[in-house]
Amino acid sequence: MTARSMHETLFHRYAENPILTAEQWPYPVHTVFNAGATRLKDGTTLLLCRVEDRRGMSHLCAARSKNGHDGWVIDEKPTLAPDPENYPEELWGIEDPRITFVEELGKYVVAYTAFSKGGPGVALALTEDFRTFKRLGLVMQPDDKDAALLPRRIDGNFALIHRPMTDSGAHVWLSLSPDLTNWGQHKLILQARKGGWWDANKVGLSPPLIETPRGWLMIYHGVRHTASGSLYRLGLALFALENPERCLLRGDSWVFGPEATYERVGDVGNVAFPCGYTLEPDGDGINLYYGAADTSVALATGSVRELLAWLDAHPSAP
Ligand code: BMA
Repeated sequence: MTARSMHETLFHRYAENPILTAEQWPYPVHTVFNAGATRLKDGTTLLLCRVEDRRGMSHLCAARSKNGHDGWVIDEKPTLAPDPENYPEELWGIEDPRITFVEELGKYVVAYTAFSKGGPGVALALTEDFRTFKRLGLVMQPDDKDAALLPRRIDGNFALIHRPMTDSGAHVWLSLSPDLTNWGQHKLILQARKGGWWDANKVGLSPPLIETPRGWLMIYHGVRHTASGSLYRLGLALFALENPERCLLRGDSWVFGPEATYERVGDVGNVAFPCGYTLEPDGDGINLYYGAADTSVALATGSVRELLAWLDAHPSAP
């Protein structure tokens, strides 16, 4: 297999893509994209979709499916709607949820973007059933987004990956907390490259980190600014299991990017933006759920083993 054909076959688009569109919604909406994902205890796949209404504001709505491909049952009304009266940081909507099940809490922690006058910030909410939620409020002030919690404590602390904007560009950071509310020990863990690279100037976490025996596998997005807009593509990096601030490997090129028409054309064309994945019971098969062109939800499948092998074959200085 040549390097190029290997790169092209790492993720396979589901033939019936997109799997969720606004037309399927039980109430009027504009677009449905950037869904968080998890597999519930009974095997059901739950997607917590970002839904944009016709005012331009987003809320979150759950869709459930037995096989994670089709037969979606969508909540009749918003599952988690902005609550600006009690949480002013949600004035202009809530976006891009990433879901982590935390065994210690027996709960799912949803990290989402809360959008308001100060810009986008990172908020957390806890749930057991995706029907009722307990908000923890804003944990990272604007301008910050692309956040997900690790599923277990590292050296006694919870760990949150997030992407603050800085004068030097948009890079991925890791912060620690003893209680999910007080955060500190901030560390830069993945830097946007410079110059002509596909991931120059702006990177961010895409779905939550994937725990593998070799380390935490990160699927991240790199944003390339062009004369006709931005290109959102995906790359891979690996971080040490007990010291996730340490990058072990980083791929040199992107592994997935907008190619299909539903990724190329939409409200924001040329965007493939995953916020969640599920793993098959073998621990290797990965179902990557991604927003396509900020318009619909699509699915691509792959193998964690193959992603790691590709990283070994295409290393770049971390
Ligand atoms: C990013 C996020 C995503 C969105 C993407 C492309 O900054 O806001 O929600 O999918 O831009 O518009």
